Amino acid sequence: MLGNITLSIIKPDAVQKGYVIPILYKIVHAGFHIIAIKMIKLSKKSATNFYTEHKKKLFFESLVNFMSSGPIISLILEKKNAVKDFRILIGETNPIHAKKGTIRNLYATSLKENAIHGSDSNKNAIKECSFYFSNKEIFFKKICN
Ligand code: YYY
Ligand code: MG
Repeated sequence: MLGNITLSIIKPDAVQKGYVIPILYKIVHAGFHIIAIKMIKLSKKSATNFYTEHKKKLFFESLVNFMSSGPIISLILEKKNAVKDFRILIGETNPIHAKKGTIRNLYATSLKENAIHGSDSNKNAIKECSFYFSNKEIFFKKICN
């Protein structure tokens, strides 16, 4: 399991603009399996807890306000080298620097409203997956087949 799952969030901007289906299509087309999915709205407290590593950054308050501003889609994705490959698929944090064809290049509008989240390490992937999902809500491929 370790190394083969990552946590993604389709952020409030992309949900509000109707980009959920095109983004999910790109994710699945790139070979990721959706093994958990839910639509929720984070409270400010939950957004604060999820992004706690950025607590001391200048952008923290605006990040928390944005992430709790509307519904999001949380996903667990399974694929070999999921964390690394998914970061490539979504592109750089700032969409100005995101490579052509990446999800942030296609759907993000600014550094803050950058459409999608992807875990940055295997350790964080595990932590972030359990932030959103209980074991009963995760359906590993070998269980689905
Ligand atoms: O992992 P990633 O989402 O690509 O970037 P992080 O450095 O972890 O920052 C989390 C989140 O914070 C980012 O997706 C947008 C926002 N943010 C911001 O609003 N302003 C910054 N200067 C840096 C990041
Ligand atoms: Mg990050």
